[in-house]
Amino acid sequence: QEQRRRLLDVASRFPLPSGCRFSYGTAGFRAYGATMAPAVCRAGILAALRSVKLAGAAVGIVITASHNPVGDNGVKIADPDGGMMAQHWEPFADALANAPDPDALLQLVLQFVKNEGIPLGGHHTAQVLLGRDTRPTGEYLLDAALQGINAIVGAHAIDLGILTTPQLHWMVRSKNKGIKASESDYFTQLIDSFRRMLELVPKDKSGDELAKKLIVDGANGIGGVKLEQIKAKLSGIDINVRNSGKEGEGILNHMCGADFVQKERVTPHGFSPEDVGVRCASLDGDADRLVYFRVSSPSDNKVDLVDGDKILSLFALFIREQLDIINNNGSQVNKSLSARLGIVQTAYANGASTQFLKNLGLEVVFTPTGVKYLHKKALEYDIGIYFEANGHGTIVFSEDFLSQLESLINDHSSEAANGSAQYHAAMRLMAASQLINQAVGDALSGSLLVEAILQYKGWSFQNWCELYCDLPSRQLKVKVIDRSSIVTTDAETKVSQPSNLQELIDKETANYTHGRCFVRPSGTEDVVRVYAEASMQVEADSLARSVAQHVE
Ligand code: 16G
Ligand code: ZN
Repeated sequence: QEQRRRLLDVASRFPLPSGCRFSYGTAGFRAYGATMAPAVCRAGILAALRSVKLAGAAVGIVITASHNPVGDNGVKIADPDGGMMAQHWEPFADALANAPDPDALLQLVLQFVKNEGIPLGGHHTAQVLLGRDTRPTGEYLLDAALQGINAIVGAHAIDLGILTTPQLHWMVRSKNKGIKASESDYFTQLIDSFRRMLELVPKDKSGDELAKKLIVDGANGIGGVKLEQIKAKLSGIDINVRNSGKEGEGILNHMCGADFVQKERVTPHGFSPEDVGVRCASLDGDADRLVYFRVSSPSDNKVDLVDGDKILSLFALFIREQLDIINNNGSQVNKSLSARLGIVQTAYANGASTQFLKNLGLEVVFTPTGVKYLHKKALEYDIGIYFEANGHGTIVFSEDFLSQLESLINDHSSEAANGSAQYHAAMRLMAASQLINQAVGDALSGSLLVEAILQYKGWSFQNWCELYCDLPSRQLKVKVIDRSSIVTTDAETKVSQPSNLQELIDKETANYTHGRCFVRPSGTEDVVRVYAEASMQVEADSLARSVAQHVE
């Protein structure tokens, strides 16, 4: 009774404006911030139900619209393992967000609770951790989420304040593993494991001053703020934050940030010709995307871009090298490690990166766009590395692999053995597994891993760039009446409907050397996206244009 009353109450406090339609989409609900309160409140209800269903395990809510304009906002839910909410709850999320009135909402919840066997009304507990980015509507929406959570009897909300998206995912994961889960624990883990990585850099590789210098474009978001807080404690690297989110420095994601740099390929606001040659990293507004770049010349604003694919390639190379050292090096203990290493990409990965990874003999697999698909696939391996070209990605390690690694390290604990290359490689993998955020892609931990690997290899930005040469590509968006009329298959690389479209795409593609092209409906915008790749820029452009005409 109490439960019913609370749900009716909260639903009447946040009526759905008519004509409003929310869809959970690729990464939660997103819209103009001021219109989001009903959806965010309902996401609060949803998160609390999810926690009840999972025996009171902590669930997370992040209030952010990532790389989108400052006026937008959004909400997404993190599952107890720190990953995205299980996909089979998404249809319920949609229905709940769009329930037209309090009665409809109540009926939906009661029906769902019954179908899913959620012990609502028993002596259950639920806890929901909340984080938000720096957007002006964040606090208002936080309140809506709290009201939604509190509408579920027994639910307990913990507001963690302003955080990066990956911090919140990390905290949810840590909390449920029973390990320390505060922000300072997160920082300590980053700082300590980064220090350990640098201690394991071979002495002959320690580079010059430029090798230690990094400029970070914080997109005027939360990532820069957090980095400022810890950079003094990161020894062995000299970090300078621009677009740090300080008053007056600029607008969130406006002319800056990972999305801007990756799409426009020009220097973000706040960078100048004086920065030519220095290694730069760019985060997005909630710091779950990372790309690198270098200002190419003093005379124009172009950049040399290192995107998610090349970060992935660097990580893959490093992991593979350590595994090889462990398994091929003769040593006193000479125990080998069996590890299935898998690389996960999407159709947007530059063809040259896929070729590079395959040439290393690695297993490369594809999933549809969206972190939830890549992450899930990566978990199938002992070590799974995934990245989207736009800079979302991380590395995940299986429990089994980590315990093998630990026992290998223990076997080497004797004085004589712990100078061995095998021991060092195992220690590097262990440190990397602690530095990288295994809950979700994290620009802060990701950039520290990049920095540590570059120092380990004694590599400059140029060496990294030259791993392979990107094939020229072009992306276009096409406005159509109904984007859902396009249905894709094979990880979005092929169109299955309308039935003749794939044949037309194949025909166009055959006209180009190294031609590759696919189309897919966007999960976040009302458009169909076209991607084309070929050996020359003009060819990629023209392939994209001609395929776009078939889509229109
Ligand atoms: C979301 C996804 C991102 C994906 C993008 C594609 C998450 C956290 N974010 O931002 O991974 O690349 O959507 O957008 O999953 P699109 O469907 O409009 O092309
Ligand atoms: Zn983001």
